[in-house]
Order: sequence, then C-alpha cells, then structure tokens
Amino acid sequence: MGFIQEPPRLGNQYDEDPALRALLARRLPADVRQAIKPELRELGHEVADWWPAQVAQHAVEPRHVPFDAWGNRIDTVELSDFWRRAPALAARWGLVAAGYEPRFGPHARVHQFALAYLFTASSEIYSCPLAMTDGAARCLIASGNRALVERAVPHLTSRDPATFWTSGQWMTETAGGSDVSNTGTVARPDGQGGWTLHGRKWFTSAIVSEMALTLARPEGAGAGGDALALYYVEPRGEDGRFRGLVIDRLKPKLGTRKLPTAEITLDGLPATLVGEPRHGVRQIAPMLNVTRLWNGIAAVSLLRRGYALALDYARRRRAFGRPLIEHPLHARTLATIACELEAGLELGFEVAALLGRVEHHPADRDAAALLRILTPVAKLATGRIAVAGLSEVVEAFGGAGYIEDTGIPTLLRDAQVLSIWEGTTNVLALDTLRALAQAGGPGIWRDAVERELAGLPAGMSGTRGSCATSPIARRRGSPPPARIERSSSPGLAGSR
Ligand code: MFK
Repeated sequence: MGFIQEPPRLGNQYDEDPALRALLARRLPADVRQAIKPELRELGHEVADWWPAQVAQHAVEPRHVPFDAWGNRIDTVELSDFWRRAPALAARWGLVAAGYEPRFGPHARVHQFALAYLFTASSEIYSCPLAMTDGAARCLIASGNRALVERAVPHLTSRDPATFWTSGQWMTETAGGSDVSNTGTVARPDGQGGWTLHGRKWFTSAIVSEMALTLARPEGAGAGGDALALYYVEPRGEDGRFRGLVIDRLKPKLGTRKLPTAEITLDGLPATLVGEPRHGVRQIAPMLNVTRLWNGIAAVSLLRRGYALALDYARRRRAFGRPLIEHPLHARTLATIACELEAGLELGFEVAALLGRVEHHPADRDAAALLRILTPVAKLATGRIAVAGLSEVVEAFGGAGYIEDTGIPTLLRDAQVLSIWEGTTNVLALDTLRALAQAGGPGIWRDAVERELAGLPAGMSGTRGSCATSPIARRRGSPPPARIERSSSPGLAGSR
C-alpha cells in the first residue's frame, strides 16, 4: 500500500467543544442552559453530518443565468445543494428567530449566537444572508416605521420555512466601499408616494434574498453622507422576476464562493423610504452593528472548525514514529490556536450578551455604550484571529492542508473576507475611537477591562502569553502561553 492518510473526522460539535459549554455555563442561568442543551447537541450532530458532503462539493459554485433559451432576461442564480436547503434549515433552527423570541429574555442573543456558532462553519457562508436578515429586522424595528415592521419583520424572524425571508444589505458602490458617503445611486419620487432607484451596486451579497435595505441619494439632495437616505426594496415582482434590476455578473471571489455576491444595475427598482429622507448612514447603523457581531461569531466558528479538524488529524497522523499530537512543538501550535480561539469566543459572546441586555433593558446606558465600543473591537479582533489561526491550521496539515479537496483551504479563503467586509480593520479602529469619544466612553471601557481582570484566577492577570500579542502571536514571533489553566480544550496535554 502506498502513502495513505486518514482524513480528519468531526464528532458532535457541541459535545466536543468544552470552551463553548464552559462559556454557556458562565453566561446562562442553569434553567436556560438546560432548556437549550438538547437543541445545541442536535445541531452539533447535524453540522458534523453535513460536512463530508460539503467538502465533496467544494468546487460547486453558484451560476448566473442571464437569459433563457429564447432571449428573455431571467437573471436566475443556480445554487449549491446546501444553499437550496439552507432557508428551511435556518427557519427550523430559528437562527434569526431565536434572537427575537421572548422566552429567554436578555439571554436570547447568547442562545441565538450559540446556534449561529455551531451552524456557520457548516453553512457554506449562508450565515451571510442570515446576518443581514437579523440586521435588517433590528434596523426596521429601530426605525419605528410600523408599516415596514409589519410587512417584513414577521418574515425575517419566522421559524416557518414557508414564510421565512432573508434580507440583503446593499451599500457598496464603485465610488466607495468604506467611504459610503460617495454613494451614487439616485432615488426618484415615482409620483405616487414611492420611489424608484437608479444606479449600480458593486457588491450585493446573497442576491437571492427576498428584500434588501440600501442607501441612495434622493434626487437633488446634494453631496455627502448626510444627504443619503435609507430605502427598503423587494427586488422581485409577484411573478418572481427582478423588476428594475439586472444582475451584471456574480463576483469571482477569493473565498465565500458558494455565496452569490452580485454586481447589479438598478434602473427603476421600486423602493420605500424607511425614515426621513436623509441621515441614511445613521439609520442603517443598527444593521451594521448586528452584522458585525455575526461576523465575529463566524470568525470563531470557522477557526473552531479548523482547530477541531487539526486536533483530530494530529491524533491520527503519525510522523517520526508517533502521532503528531505527541510532538511538543505541534501540540504547542495547536494550544496557541485554542488559546486565541477561546479569547475570540469570549469576546464575541460578550458582545452577544450585551446586545441581549441592551435590547431587553434599553435604559441601561452603560451597557449600550459598552456594546457600541466592543462591537467594532470584537469584529476586528476576531477577524484577524481567524485569518492568522486558519493559516496555522492549513500548515498543521502539511501538504494536505494546501489541497482543495480536503476542504481545509476553503476555511482560510472564507475567513479572509471577515476582516474586510462590514468594515476593514482600520475603519473599525476609527469606529472604536468614535465610540470611545461618546460621553463616559473611556471610563466605561476601563471599568469593563478591570471587571474582566478581576474575574481571572489569581496570578493570571499579569500573564503575557501569546494571546496578549495576538493574532496567533504575530504568527508565532512571541512565546506560547505559559499556562492554559482555563482551557478545557482536549488534546492540549502535550503542550503543558
Ligand atoms: C458570516 C458573517 C457575515 C457578515 C455579513 C456580511 C454582509 C456583507 C454585506 C456588506 O454590505 S459589506 C459592506 C459593509 N460596509 C461597511 O461596513 C462600511 C464601512 N464603513 C464604515 O463603517 C464607515 O465608518 C461609515 C460608512 C459608517 C462612516 O460613514 P460616514 O459617511 O463617514 O458617516 P459618519 O459621519 O461617520 O456617521 C454618520 C452617522 O452614523 C453618525 O451619527 P450622527 O449623524 O448622529 O452624527 C455616526 O455616529 C453614525 N454611525 C456610524 N457608524 C456607526 C454609527 N452609529 C452607530 N454604530 C455605528 N457603527
């Protein structure tokens, strides 16, 4: 027999994730934890079950069909098997709904993001439309536009596959990705109280969604970001065809290739104004903050998948006479990934917990200010941890990690977008400064850090392990963690 390697296997992704279970034990009351445990365990099993077929179909990408055989413009998008099943799965698991249901009060968001964390790594980035759907629901509720809330929010938060909708978030244009104030799309009154949109959107993620929120400049409103307005659109008419919208092409991307991200031209798309006909950036900000949290949870989800695979592989694969996990340097590399993964997980779920608290206790102004500060911090930190950590994961597989049909490269390519979309690291660093500049910002930040340090076991608050110089210790330029006392990750014994 030649050179045959055993592939890594995935077990139940809830049972095999002690960091998630420890986090939920700290953050949730026992009754909530007990109530959600069966569904988390079931989802942990399902996502592991989906994975081999997803790896086998790694090369299948969405396909844009602009015309039918007879020359009619149809702009259909053919999707992967999983993407066709995903809306029903998302509704059934309540991946958006769980965040809005009253039964767990302020703990709803931790519940929802525990589901999202388990789901995302096996979602072929279907988490992207779910993030935008959640963000759109939050944004419409914040707008106070009752007609639109009644029209869309029951769909966006539905558990019924027959009524569930996803939403797009169309912001990026050729003139500006980070600098949204350059938006060139124009909104024209249609003479009947509505509007039509005219322009070009350069990145529209998940063009298959039933609705979208988008920015446009009301005709004659003048230049600059303040003159933009927020619009609600349903891009398809009753016949299921796009109206006033043409797909120019699907983007050929480095990663997230299952996600049908489109360039589109709008010419007469009917639109409804969400709020006042200006301050659109301010109005869409609630959506951005929710999608940034999803981004953070996606980052730790993808890294967790890479780590789980690398850990299993290290126990099977032998080199120099013993399993990889018994080689101290390799075990140390995995320990470093686990350490930063847990740090990212804590940060992401801190934001999820804060969001739940703020939604249920709007008068808690300190929590709201901390949420505003930590959202960009968590998004930027986890995005970079995921990219650096998944690069380590690829390397931990040796040559196999570089081969497409192992499924490992997809994890790294998908992670790379997490530090780009929804605000690059530098844009978010500036956003953090803007948030800190709010009244009381620095004090609220300092108090939060001191609270966290006070909660650490004695002697740990001064530790400068690799997590202190993240991501992945600037690719291992500094020493690995001296001790990983709180880590309950399996397989780390070799590193201690
Ligand atoms: C698996 C996970 C998937 C995740 C989902 C992926 C979906 C991807 C789809 C996409 O659409 S990706 C494109 C996303 N685009 C961005 O994230 C844009 C990045 N640029 C920024 O974030 C800029 O900071 C921003 C455009 C928001 C700044 O715009 P401006 O024109 O310079 O506005 P300005 O003056 O800074 O802010 C305008 C108002 O909004 C201010 O309020 P006031 O009018 O009351 O003064 C700001 O305080 C407010 N604001 C801005 N950012 C905010 C915010 N308020 C709350 N939270 C924020 N984050």
